[in-house]
Amino acid sequence: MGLAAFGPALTSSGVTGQVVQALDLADGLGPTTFDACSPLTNAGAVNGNIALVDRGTCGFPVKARNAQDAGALAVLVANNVAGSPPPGLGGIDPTITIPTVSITQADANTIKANLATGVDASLLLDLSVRAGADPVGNRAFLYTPNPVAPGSTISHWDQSAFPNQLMEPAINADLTHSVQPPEDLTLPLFRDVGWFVDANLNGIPDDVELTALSSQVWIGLKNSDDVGTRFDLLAEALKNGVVVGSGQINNVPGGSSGFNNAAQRAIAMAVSTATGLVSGDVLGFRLSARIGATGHRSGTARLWFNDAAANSRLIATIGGVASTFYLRDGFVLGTSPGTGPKKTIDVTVDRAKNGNAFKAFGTWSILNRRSDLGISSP
Ligand SMILES: [Ca+2]
Ligand SMILES: [Ca+2]
Ligand SMILES: [Ca+2]
Repeated sequence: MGLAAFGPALTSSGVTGQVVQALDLADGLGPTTFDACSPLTNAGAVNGNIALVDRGTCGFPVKARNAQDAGALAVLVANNVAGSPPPGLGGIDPTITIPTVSITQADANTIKANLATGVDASLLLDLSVRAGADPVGNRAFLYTPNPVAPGSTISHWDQSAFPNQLMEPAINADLTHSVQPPEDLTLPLFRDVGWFVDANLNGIPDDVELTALSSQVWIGLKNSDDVGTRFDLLAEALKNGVVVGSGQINNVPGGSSGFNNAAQRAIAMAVSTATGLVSGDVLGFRLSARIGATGHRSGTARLWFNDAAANSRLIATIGGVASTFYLRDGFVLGTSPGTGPKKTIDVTVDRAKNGNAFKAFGTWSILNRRSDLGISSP
């Protein structure tokens, strides 16, 4: 359908009625009896129904006004040339109070062929379908006029899109300077066809790029007998199980047993591999310990997590947005602290065993489901 610049807009409740061919005189105002350029001669039939009129000779508001004067609920303007989409209806008449739309010549011919048996129509705004998108997949329609318009066909959005889009066939007065939703689809379209912003020229789209890491972890001891034990702590960030950043602090005191004697340790981390995190990727955090250079030879380190006090966490900046991911029970990272009770994991390490290799408390993970990591696209 083509919409009219005059008269009321269609509503979601709409107008329903029987379609009736409007008839007028074949006269100097309009040469056919279907053009509604003169007052209608079948007002009795049109009254309370939807008037069907032909395009041509006089302005669209004239036709609408004559139909309105005959008591029509709404007006269908049949295009007088083949092709789609049917035209928008220009013109001004503030006295028109019924909706008017245009339809293709083909649709009009179908309706006309069935008028004898009765055609009921509803003109309404379907709020369940986005303007310019297909009702099933909610995908924007491309511009596919009939006949083909070289230079415009396929390379534009369909003009039924609303709000009007920059890449519609014609420039509309309501365009803004924004090229992002909700005003415009240009930026998502460029993303869809493979373009992205990459100001640091590393091949990773900046809006999903991991650019900074840090962590804060609560470390204590399992047993007070181990007081005097020091640990090296290794924090690693992983994407889909592969380390993409890390940081280490050395020879930090283990405190003592009980959460009151644990200490929050800040571990600065650096991104080691240029990394983007998109929907479906898994962000992981692994914390490991070994015996520090001084102090006891062995001891059991205790990691505290899973509540607002024992809020061990990873901070990751993705797409320019810093987000905090809390270590929670079940080895999941959450965007809020765990609700308790406090959880602990112990790791026993010994400077004289296994070359004092780092031993992991565990790996905590979160699946990026589009918005979990503060990422808006893709
Ligand atoms: Ca006429
Ligand atoms: Ca439009
Ligand atoms: Ca980049």
